Amino acid sequence: MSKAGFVALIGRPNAGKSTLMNWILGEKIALVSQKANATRKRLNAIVMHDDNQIIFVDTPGLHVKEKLLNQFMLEEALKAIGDCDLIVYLAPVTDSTEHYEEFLALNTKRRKHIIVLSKIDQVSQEKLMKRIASYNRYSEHFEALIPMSVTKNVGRVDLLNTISTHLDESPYLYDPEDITTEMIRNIYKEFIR
Ligand SMILES: Nc1nc2c(ncn2[C@@H]2O[C@H](COP(=O)(O)OP(=O)(O)OP(=O)(O)O)[C@@H](O)[C@H]2O)c(=O)[nH]1
Ligand SMILES: [Mg+2]
Repeated sequence: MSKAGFVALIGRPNAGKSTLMNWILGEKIALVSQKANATRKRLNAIVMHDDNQIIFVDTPGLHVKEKLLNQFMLEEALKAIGDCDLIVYLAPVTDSTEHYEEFLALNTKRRKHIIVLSKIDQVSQEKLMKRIASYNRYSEHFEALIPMSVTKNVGRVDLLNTISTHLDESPYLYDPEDITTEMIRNIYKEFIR
């Protein structure tokens, strides 16, 4: 029996969510920017890994909702948390665990999640180890912690295997030949923006 499910990419603005999705897909479908708040709406990408169909849901960064647009973006992220089967929480390796605690508070339905420590190319091995140790204090909350660097090409297969382990058995939800559930027209619109 195959497995299939929705996996929401959640994290602060600029954490590297859209970069991760494009990298896993091997195609650039999500807008990536050095500036925070590049992603405004949810976007799905379909990835086949062995017999498993993983539907990644890229979301706007999580942050406090001061402005109307930010409020819309936060709601987009919260909807993705509500609708998904599994969460991948992206924490840049330079972030303190304080932001992870904020995420835990938002994850009111206690959805299962995997922590991806992103951009590990930016710190020394020693700093990386310290950061991993600081997350291990929360180990009863998460399923796995995966260090990752898109720049250095580290962690891709590890992430796909770990996600597959935590998905439920299900028939495919989309045609395995498709790469996104979005209309191509909307993807172009995003690129133009
Ligand atoms: N050094 C390094 N930079 C990275 C890595 N992954 C992403 N980045 C950079 O981080 C910045 C933000 O990446 P995005 O993928 O747009 O981040 P995001 O989480 O989607 O941001 P929002 O859509 O604004 O919430 C870009 O400049 C990326 O090139 C990585 O593994 N290493
Ligand atoms: Mg993004």
